[in-house]
Amino acid sequence: MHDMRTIAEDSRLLLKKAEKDGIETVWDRFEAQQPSCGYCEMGLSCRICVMGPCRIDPFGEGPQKGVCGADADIIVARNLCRMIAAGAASHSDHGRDLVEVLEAVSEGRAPGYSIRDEQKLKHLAIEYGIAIEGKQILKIAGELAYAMQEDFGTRKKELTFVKRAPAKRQEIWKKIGITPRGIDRETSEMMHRTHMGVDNGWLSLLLQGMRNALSDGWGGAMIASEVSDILYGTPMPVQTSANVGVLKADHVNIVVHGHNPVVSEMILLACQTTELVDLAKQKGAKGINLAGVCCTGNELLMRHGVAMAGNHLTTELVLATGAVEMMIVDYQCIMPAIASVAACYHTKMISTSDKAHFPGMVHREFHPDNAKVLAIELIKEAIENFECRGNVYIPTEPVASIGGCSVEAILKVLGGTPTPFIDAIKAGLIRGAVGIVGCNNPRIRQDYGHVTLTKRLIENDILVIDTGCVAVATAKAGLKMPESVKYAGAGLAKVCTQLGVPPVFHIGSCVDNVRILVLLSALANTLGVDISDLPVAGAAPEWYSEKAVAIGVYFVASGVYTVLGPMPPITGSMNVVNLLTQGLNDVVGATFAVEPDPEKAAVLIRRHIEGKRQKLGLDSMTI
Ligand code: SF4
Ligand code: MSK
Repeated sequence: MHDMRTIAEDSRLLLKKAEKDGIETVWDRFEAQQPSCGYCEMGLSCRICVMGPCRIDPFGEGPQKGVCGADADIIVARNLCRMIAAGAASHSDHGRDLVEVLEAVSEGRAPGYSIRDEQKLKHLAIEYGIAIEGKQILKIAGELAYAMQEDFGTRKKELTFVKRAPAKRQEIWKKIGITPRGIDRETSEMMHRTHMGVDNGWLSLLLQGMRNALSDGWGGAMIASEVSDILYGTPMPVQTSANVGVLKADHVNIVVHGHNPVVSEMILLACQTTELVDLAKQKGAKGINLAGVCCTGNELLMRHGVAMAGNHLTTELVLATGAVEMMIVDYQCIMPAIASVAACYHTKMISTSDKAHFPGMVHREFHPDNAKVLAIELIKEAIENFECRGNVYIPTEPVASIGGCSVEAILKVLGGTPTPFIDAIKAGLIRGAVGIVGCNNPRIRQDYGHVTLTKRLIENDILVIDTGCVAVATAKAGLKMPESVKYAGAGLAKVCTQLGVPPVFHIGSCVDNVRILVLLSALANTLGVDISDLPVAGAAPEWYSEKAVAIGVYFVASGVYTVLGPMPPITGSMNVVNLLTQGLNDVVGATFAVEPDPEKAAVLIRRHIEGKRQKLGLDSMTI
């Protein structure tokens, strides 16, 4: 049974342990929910107002309209648009938190935080039209924070980072009226339009859905990624390791979980202080071992090589090792059940964000002014907890991996310009590139979609760039070392070997999907074409979250053909399905496809890439 739940060896063994310990996991709860509601799966149920809830009968025998008169098209479109709004709001609010830390640093209110990448700060300030000549770094930081906060409001006609997109892409957005104006504005307007009795055009709703997603990709998430680089450093290639084996039986183990590096960066600093390391030794441990799960882990991995204990579906199982003294969470993707797993062991669970409270956790709120002191207090408490440990079960050895492939790092490897990569594409050594992103989902065998799709693509000379939980899956599978070229086709292997890089690049966390947009813009601008002309694609083989919906929509609205694993809840409206899978080609030059089988998804993507190569006049093959 456990083999059907996951392909990851650590998860499989820990599932057995969890069963023995009487622990309920996400898979058990998923099974208890079956069969899931067919109306909801098709997007045909509506609870937007209290004249309802309503549902539309997909067989045409029951009601075809809700109490207000909304039909299947309206209900499906509204539901999807509200998912986009929630996803965009999540990334963008994360971005806002970072801008507030930047502001606090500029005002001297954030002890422990600093400006680590002054060059990027200056570069961004210029992009925002700020004069930097003769100004102190902290003054520039304050002015940039202010200018970025303006992007969240409604005072502009378009977001600052829209200018980063190729001119042809900007023209498309202008022509169809989806240029994002304000980050908060687009989400707010999306929620307004989906209130009962406002926008009842399924097409106009979905166009605003795209504008809302673009306000995330070219707005809130892009700000989150860039400001993280300014505050914590722009990632450069770094050696790390992955799977639950990164926990150490003889160390105090602390795991960070969530997304925002504001907390986890301070935890890392505290773990490195000599006083606390000595205290850990006094308590009988060999030291302090910090590991990550999910995207706050990816943030630390990218910048400092902090090891990764697991991805989304491993988060509960990590605790079943009995080896974790403390798990510290911020927000997003943290299952509310997780503290009940911790309660079976000695693990202390700490929540840290004013926005994210969880049953069974102790709430210790982080703010820029208290973060440094609070981080030290928490690590002390984790060390004290070491003596409460019971039996420990760490069933696997960690797998070596390379992280830190920011756009800046990739360009550096290429000699400062994308031209060598373009030359390899033109020569056919590399057929194209694919960004594989997103989560785990118990509907799909854990990591099967990610690892299978990645292997099929690289063996066919397609470079893979990944983020989020995919990045952890492929690291665990051993696909992220220079010697992993043994899994690649001859052309890709040749290029990677020459450059000394793996065939799969870890480009970051969920908000770092915007690095893919920046990279694609650089490629398109160098070639003088639009993003939609490039031999590239996106994929989300195991997505679950509303954030993934926003990401998928901003990929497609930016011109990237994107293949989803799980079907989104849209099959109740063929108008919506047809628009997203076909009609959008005429609107934004890209569409979605849905293919849960990664073997077939690989074929779809390879066909798409070869089609784009042919249109660019490059050699192409029939697949
Ligand atoms: Fe029903 Fe319309 Fe209210 Fe939705 S908005 S719950 S369809 S009455
Ligand atoms: S953590 S959004 S499960 S990628 Fe970013 Fe993983 Fe998806 Fe969360």
